[in-house]
Amino acid sequence: TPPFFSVLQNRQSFQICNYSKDPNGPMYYNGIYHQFYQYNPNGSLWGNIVWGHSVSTDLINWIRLDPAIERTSPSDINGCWTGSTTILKGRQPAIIYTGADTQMRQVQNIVFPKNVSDPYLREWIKPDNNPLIQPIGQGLNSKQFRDPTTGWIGPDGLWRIAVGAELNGYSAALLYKSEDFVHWTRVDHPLYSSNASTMWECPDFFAVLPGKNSGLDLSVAIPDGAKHVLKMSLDNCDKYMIGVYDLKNDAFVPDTLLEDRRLWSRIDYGNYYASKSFFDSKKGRRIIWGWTNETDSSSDDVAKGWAGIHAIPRTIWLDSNSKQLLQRPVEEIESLRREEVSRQGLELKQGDLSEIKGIDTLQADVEIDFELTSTDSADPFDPSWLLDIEKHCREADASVHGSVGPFGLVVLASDNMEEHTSVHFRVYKSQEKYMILMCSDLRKSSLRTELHTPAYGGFFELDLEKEKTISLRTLIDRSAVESFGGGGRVCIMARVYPVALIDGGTRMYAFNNGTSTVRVPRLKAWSMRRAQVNVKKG
Ligand code: DQQ
Repeated sequence: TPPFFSVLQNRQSFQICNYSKDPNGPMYYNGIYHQFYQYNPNGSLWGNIVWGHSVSTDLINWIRLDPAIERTSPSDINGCWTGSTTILKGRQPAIIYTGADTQMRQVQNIVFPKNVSDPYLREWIKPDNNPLIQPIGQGLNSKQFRDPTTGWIGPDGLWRIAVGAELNGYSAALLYKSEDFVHWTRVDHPLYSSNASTMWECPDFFAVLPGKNSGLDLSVAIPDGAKHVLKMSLDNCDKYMIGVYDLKNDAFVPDTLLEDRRLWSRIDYGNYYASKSFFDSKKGRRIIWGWTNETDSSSDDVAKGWAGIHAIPRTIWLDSNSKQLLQRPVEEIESLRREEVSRQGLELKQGDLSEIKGIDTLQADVEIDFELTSTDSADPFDPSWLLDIEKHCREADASVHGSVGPFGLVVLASDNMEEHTSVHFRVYKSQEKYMILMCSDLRKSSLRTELHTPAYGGFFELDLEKEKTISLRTLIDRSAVESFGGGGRVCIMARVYPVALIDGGTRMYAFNNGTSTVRVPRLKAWSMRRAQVNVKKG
């Protein structure tokens, strides 16, 4: 690998040689975490898709195994696409996934482990009755019918799964029912459908309890007061709705219906797609995993010999007012922390740029709290910004003075600042509440051309009368900058390719460009060790 490409190689994120994308069927089973993924065993561009398979005991260090599902039967000969794992009664795991068949129709297939006493579940068997579900029925587009969810049991004791589909031009999560998880019938109505968009890929359906960061297992009784979340992948991002699962009508009912899908909430406002969650029975939490693709060119991917990583697995839960999901990197990532630097009592006045020294700036974990000294002067919020937050981030750039903000971090900066990525906030006042903008601006991230370098952004509400502090957590992993703002209210995953990585000479700063002073009561940063990710074949 040419030297520049080898420095880009991530050290703590999930990555493998060749091309990988969607996380598939994650599960915790008999003491082992399994991660499957869309994988091209033959090269670093999309194609020949099979299910790659890796295992871990801590979600951070991974052992790579042989692919679990390969293109060996007529019902998946053109690709073993996305799907999910369900742990059936009797603790038998099963995977239902989409196959592209001999006619390129999308069908749903099942596989079971050959030997459940193999701790790694290396081999998976395809029974003869595949495909289990065919794209049959009026209005169903056989080329837009894929990505089955994990199963759950309804009040009638029957299993259910949802499959993403285009139905009569609508986007739908189609609902299927089964007694034995093998014979499926389509329910006459979808779990949920909408005319507001194109087909939803990778639907995910799960239950959450307001204000509780413990997760719920969909296949056991869901407690009163629980809400349900429907996540769908579309428009290059993962969006979600919070609502209730109406058991009588067997349908998902969102709490709020927004016609304009630009306003739908997102799991992540950056480069993050095809996520899938699972209930981790080891720690009683729900974990979500997303794919983040390369934003350099395909010839770069060929030169690197790999493309596509997974963001650090995140714990995901519902805030106490049931308005939005919150996320943070799983606590296991902290096992990679080594040298720590800590600053107290830092005050950032307008124009201040304070260097954070003493850690490896290429591979770091940073936690920083910004305390606002005055919010009265905050600039007014314009709701039209919500329709195109990236445009607003480009205009309200880190160098543009505001009243309260921009303040935040500058990471992966070259000595002369020609290259840098900034992750920052601005505070706006909107009638009775405050709206906080979080941006991850990649426009100056690299001197290289042919890169996709947007200014990502998301907004969250904060009750600044009660909470005067805005937190930021950023994980830097060479070409990955993953940020969690406002206690995980807005998450932004980004990919960057700075030339300054070559000599390792990048710098990191905290800054404020707003007229109002910002205090930093807490700043901690760590260098991170390298994880053992898919280095050897089991
Ligand atoms: N990737 C898979 C599909 C899915 C898409 C194919 C999302 O099953 O819809 O590789 O990235």
